[in-house]
Amino acid sequence: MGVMIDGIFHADDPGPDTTQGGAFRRAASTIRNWITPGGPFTPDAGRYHLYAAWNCPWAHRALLARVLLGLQDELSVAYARPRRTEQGWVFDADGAFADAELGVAALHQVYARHSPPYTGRLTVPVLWDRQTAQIVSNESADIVRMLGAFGRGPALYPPELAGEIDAWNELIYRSVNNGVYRAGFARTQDAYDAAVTEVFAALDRVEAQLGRTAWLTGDRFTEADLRLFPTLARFDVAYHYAFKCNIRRLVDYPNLWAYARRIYAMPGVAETVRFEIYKQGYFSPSELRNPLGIVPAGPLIDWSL
Ligand SMILES: N[C@@H](CCC(=O)N[C@@H](CS)C(=O)NCC(=O)O)C(=O)O
Repeated sequence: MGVMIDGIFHADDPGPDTTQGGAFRRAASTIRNWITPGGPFTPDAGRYHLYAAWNCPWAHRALLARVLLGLQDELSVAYARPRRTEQGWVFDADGAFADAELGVAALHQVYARHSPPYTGRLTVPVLWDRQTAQIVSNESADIVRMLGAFGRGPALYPPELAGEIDAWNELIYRSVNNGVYRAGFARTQDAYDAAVTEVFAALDRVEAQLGRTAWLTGDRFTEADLRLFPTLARFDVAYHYAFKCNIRRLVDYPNLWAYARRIYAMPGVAETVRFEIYKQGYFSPSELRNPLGIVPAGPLIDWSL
């Protein structure tokens, strides 16, 4: 899928080894500027553009923050094609997978414009600043948090809940959001066993919590719920089969399943979800996981309340 070294794209370079003892390790994001009033990146309407992919759960966080904070008119988005190529994430010249901002054919062309010259993986989401022609951030957790600086919509990270949100975020990132990847990309039975056990232990904990409270931290929806949702939306159509996270399905958890559908019914959320694209993406041809790239027909799930 390629990497960038000192601003130059290398299509044939698989990048640093992300496995250790058969266990998958996610590389850290490296461009982490911040939007703040009075800072070099100010929260001005129309200043920023988001590079996303419908199937990427990290990009999904940013798409959710955008709709839940009511920033659709202020933050434009370009969606990459669901399947990466040897050029990494790519765009069409026009249509639903085109980039109306810079008109790039591949995401690496956006990273190539960044200064200082970028070295690292070429990931979505990317928050692009049209004023300075720079990348503000390629870290989804930061993008979600800094979109709050626009002062629109409900606070997703209220200070009085910060401690609780942080604790849920930590568990959910490690054991759920990234846990499914550690199960799916494991290269040994032991690494898979450990990861899949952790995924379901965490989901069991969330299920118990949702028996007590409507949302993870109590009676209001927060960033912790936002960050759990992308994994839930992909769980039964993708992770259950493609990543072998099949001890239980989402629909087998009464509280979690009702909660996931409640989030799906929130204004704007359904428009951030593309189940068919999740299947295309997660069932892309992969020598290790799905050599022929055949996309399964099911499951057919009714997400309505
Ligand atoms: N830490 C990043 C991770 C983003 C990420 O890993 N995105 C994946 C797609 S789901 C990607 O673009 N991978 C391309 C690559 O690693 O070459 C974030 O949360 O923003």
